[in-house]
Amino acid sequence: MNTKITDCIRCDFPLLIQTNEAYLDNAATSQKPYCVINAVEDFYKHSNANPLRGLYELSVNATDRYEDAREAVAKFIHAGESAEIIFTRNTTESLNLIAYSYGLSNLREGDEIVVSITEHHSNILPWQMVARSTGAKLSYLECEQDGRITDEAIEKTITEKTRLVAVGEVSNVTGRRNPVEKIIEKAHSVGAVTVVDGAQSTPHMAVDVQAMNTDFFAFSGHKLLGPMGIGVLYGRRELLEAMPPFLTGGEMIQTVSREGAVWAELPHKFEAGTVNAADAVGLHAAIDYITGLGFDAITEREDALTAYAMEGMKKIPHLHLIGSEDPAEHNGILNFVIDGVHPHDISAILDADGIDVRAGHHCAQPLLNHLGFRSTTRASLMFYNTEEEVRRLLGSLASVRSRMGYED
Ligand code: 7TS
Repeated sequence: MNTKITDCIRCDFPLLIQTNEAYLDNAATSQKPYCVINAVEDFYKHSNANPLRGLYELSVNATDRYEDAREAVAKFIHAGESAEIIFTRNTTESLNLIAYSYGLSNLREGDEIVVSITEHHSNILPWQMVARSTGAKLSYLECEQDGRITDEAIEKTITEKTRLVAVGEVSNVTGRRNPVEKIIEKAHSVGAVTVVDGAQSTPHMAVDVQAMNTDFFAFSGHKLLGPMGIGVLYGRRELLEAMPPFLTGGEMIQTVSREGAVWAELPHKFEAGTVNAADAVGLHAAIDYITGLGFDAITEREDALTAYAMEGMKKIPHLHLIGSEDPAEHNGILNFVIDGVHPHDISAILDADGIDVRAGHHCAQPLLNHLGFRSTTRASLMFYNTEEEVRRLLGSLASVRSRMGYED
């Protein structure tokens, strides 16, 4: 494999050089490079004070580092301004923020919410809650057996009654990128707002929220080489300004009286309580690292590894890969079943061989049911994985059936 990124990249990741495990569960969370770990440590060693509060130098410095991180995120996803970037804990919290704040105050009986069937539970349950609380109707944008959402499905499902459309940019089950631009265009043509879950796209491709023209976009730092506990919500200024706060308390107000309060300006209106500045600084380092590598090099490497894995998987009898035939449409995600073997057994066998994969419903039960599976096994690749790791995966997978007692 001749790619711009080579196996040497692993030296940037302390966990990867300490272990012989093949870590192939990157869609669950990514490993962290030294620069991210060091940035978090450096914040606590040299800049630790409660940001946005103190007028002394240390606190001002902590605030600056936190706000620099916000600028970096805004640039990374091409937001119009950093005030449109809200720091949250993760994608789940970002999506809940939209549901509780925008959803509960704008939707009502007679309205329709459209959610793609390809979604992670994080982008389904908040909309079920909104539907239950407001009387709005929830409908699903269906996909084909290979995970594709067709133009016909978009035309049919998004109607004049649709007020909100929630869709993931990349599925954590098939790895396929959904036609978000088409979905957004159709949603806007009927006056609906759009919510895009970018948890699985941001680690693998450049995102431009303005070109995409989405109203909201959510992602997690930890899948993107950043720390756990920091996530992002992007929202268009007009919408965020009109929305009530999600959580209330310190830091999100201008003034408080006995009777009420005046909310702070964006983005602070949505960041109640002491913020997670250290992890925001860590996310900033992750974004710098990824930007330094460049998505062209990342995609080249991930597609080459995926193509190599898919070629090998096709030769393993009884193994069935879910999703597209085209490696470039997998974004590193290889989800499969093996006839007669439960995914948990596959995962346990791979674990015995030092290979980490995920087995189960991948928090996408409606999609798995729609595709006719109860559970599957998923290997998910990142640019720091190697051909040798993929070879080990293929070798173990080829032995699974015989180790379970099958003769062919
Ligand atoms: N949306 C998608 C598409 C995801 O894949 C995940 C996590 C989430 C939302 C939730 O992210 P969180 O950071 O708020 O937890 N997906 C997975 C996964 O596929 N395996 O473990 C977590």
